[in-house]
Amino acid sequence: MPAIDTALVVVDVQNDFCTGGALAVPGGEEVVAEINKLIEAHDHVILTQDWHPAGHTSFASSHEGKDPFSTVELAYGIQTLWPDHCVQGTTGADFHAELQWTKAQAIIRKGYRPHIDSYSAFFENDRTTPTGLGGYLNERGITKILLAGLATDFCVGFSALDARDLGLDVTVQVNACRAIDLEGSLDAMHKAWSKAGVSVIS
Ligand code: VGL
Ligand code: ZN
Repeated sequence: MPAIDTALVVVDVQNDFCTGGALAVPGGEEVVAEINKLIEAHDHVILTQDWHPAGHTSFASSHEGKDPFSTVELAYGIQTLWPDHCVQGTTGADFHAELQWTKAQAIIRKGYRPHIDSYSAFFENDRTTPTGLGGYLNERGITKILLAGLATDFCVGFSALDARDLGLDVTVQVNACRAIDLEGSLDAMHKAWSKAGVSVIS
C-alpha cells in the first residue's frame, strides 16, 4: 500500500449517513472497520465532514411542496434534495463513534454555505467555490490520495473526479465505501471515474 506519500481522505463517516441516521446509506457503518485499518496504515489522514446550517438549500424541507430525493433548479443548476442531515453541532453530524479519527491532520467541512451544497471535498456544487483542500495538499506537496467513506456515488465520487481535475493521482478503496444509488448514480459514477482516470481498488 502506498502509504508514505499518499494522503488518505476519509469522506463523511458521520452518524446521519449510517443506519438510523437521517440520510442513512445502506450499510454505511460497515466501512468503519476497514477505514480504521487504512487510517493506521497512512501517514497523512484528512477527514471531510458534511456540515450544513439549519434550513440549508439542499434540504427538501427548505422548498415548499418538495419531497426528499426529488430535484430542484437552483442558481447553479440542478440540485437533488435530501432529508435534513448533518446539521452543524448535532449528533447526526458527528463522526461515527467507532471511527478512529484522532490521527487526522485536517478536517475539511463542506456544505456550510446556506445557498450552495457541496458533495466534493474540493469544490462546492456551483463547481467554482473551492473548499481549500486542493491548496492544502498542493502546499504540502501531496500529489496522491486514497479515498474512502460515504457515499460512493456522491461525496466520494465527486471528490475523486475533482481531484483528477486538479491533476492528483486518485484511487478509491471501494470496499471501504457504500453508495446511495439513486437512479443509476453508482453505475454512472463508475463510468465517470473510468473516463477521468480514477483508479479503483478493493
Ligand atoms: C452526501 C448527499 C448529501 C454524501 C452529503 O456524503 O455523499 N450525500 N450530502
Ligand atoms: Zn449533505
